[in-house]
Amino acid sequence: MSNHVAYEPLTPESLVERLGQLDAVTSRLDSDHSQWTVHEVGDGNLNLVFIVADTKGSVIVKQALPYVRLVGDSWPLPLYRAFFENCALTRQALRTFGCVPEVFHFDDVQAMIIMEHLTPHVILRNKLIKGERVAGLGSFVGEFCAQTAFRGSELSMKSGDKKADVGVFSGNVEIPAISESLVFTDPYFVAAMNSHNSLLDPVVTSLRSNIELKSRVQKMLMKFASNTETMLHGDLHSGSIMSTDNESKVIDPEFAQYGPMGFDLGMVTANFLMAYFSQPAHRGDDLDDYQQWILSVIGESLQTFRTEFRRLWNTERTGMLFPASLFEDQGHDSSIACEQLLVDINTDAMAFCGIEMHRRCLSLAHNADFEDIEDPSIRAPLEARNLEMGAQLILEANSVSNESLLISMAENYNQRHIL
Ligand code: SR1
Ligand code: MG
Repeated sequence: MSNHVAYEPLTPESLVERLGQLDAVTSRLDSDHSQWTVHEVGDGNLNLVFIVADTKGSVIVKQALPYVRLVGDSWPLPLYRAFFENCALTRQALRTFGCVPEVFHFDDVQAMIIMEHLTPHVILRNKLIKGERVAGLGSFVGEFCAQTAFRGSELSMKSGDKKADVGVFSGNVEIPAISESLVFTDPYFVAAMNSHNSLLDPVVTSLRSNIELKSRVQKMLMKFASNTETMLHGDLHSGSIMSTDNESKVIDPEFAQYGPMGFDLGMVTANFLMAYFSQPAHRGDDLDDYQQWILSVIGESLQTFRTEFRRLWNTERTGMLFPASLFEDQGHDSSIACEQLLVDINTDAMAFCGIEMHRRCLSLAHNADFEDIEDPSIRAPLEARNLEMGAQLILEANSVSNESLLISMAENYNQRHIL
C-alpha cells in the first residue's frame, strides 16, 4: 500500500489485496496469498485491528478510524493519532526492552501500524475475569512503569531532546482531550455520555456533591494537562496488557502524551483494584485466594516500581535533573532526593488511581470487570465499594504512602456493606 493511495478503512476482504505486496507482511507470511486468513479482532473503543495469518506466521494490522468506534461517526477523531501511537511504541521499545510489540511498518496516510502478533497472549482483563494467574505480573508492571517514567524524563534524557519530543507530542490534541473530559471531568456531573448503574444513585449523588473531591480531581487534571515530566502510556489498564500464564506485554499506547510520572502507575493500580472488587461476582470457592493474588500483584508492582526507579537513579541518571555534578561529585548523597521524588510520585499515583476507579463506573467506557456482571443488584454493592475507596484515595492520597496501607484499605472496603 503506497502513500499515494488515499486513506481507506481496511476490510477483511480488501486487506490481502491492499497489503499483499508489503514486505512487512510478505516476509512473515507465505507467498501464496490465498492461504492467508484475516480476522478483525478489535474490541477496543477506537480502531480496527486485524490478525493476518497463515501456516508460516502472523502479523497484526492496526488501523485508526476517522471517528470513535465506540460511539460512531458522530464523534470524529483525527487519523493522525496513529502517528503518535507509532512514536510511543518505538520509544517504549527502546526504553523497556521487549515489553511492547515490535513495529514492522507504519503508514502515515493509511493511519496503519503493522506489528508483531503476540501469541498465545490474551488480554489480561479477560484472564482476571476468568480467575487466571500470570506469573511475574506485578514485577513486570512495576518495571514497565519505572523504566518508561524514568527513561522518558529529564532524569535520563538530554534537556533539548526531551523538549523536542514534548513539542512532537503537543501536536496530539484530541486524544488528551478525551482523557481530560472522560476521566477527570464527566464522572463528577451529569455529562451527556455518562452512564451508571442506577442502584448506585445515592453514592453517585454524594460523590458529585463533594466540592472538595471535585477540586482535588481538577488539581490532578491540571497536573495531567500541564506537567510534562515524562512520556506516558496514557491508558495503562488491564485491557492494554496481553499475557500468557508467565509473560506479559504492554500494547496500545495511543493515549501517549507527556504527563506526570505517577499517572500510568495509578491507572494500572486502579484497574487491578477494580478486578479485585468485582471478583465476588466472578468466583466461587477460590474467591479469597484469587483476591489475595490480585492484591499481591498490586503490592509487587508498587514495590518493584520503587526498586527499579532507585536502580535507574543510581545507574542511568544522565539527564539535566539532579545531576551527579550537584550531588555525588560533591560527595553528597542523592538518595534522599530520590526518596522524596518517589513519595511525590506515589501521592500522584494514588489520586490518579481513585479518579480512574470513578470514571470506569460513571463516565463513558466502563470496564468488563464490572460490566460483565449482568445482575445490577449484584454489581452495585461491588461498584459502590470501588467508588467509595476511589474517593478516599483522591482525598487522602498523601497518607496512602505504601502498598500495605493501600492493600489494607482495599480489604477493608471489600468487607463493607455500602448499599
Ligand atoms: C472514546 S475513548 C474511551 C476510552 O477508551 C480508551 O481506551 C480510553 O480509556 C478512553 O478513555
Ligand atoms: Mg486502548
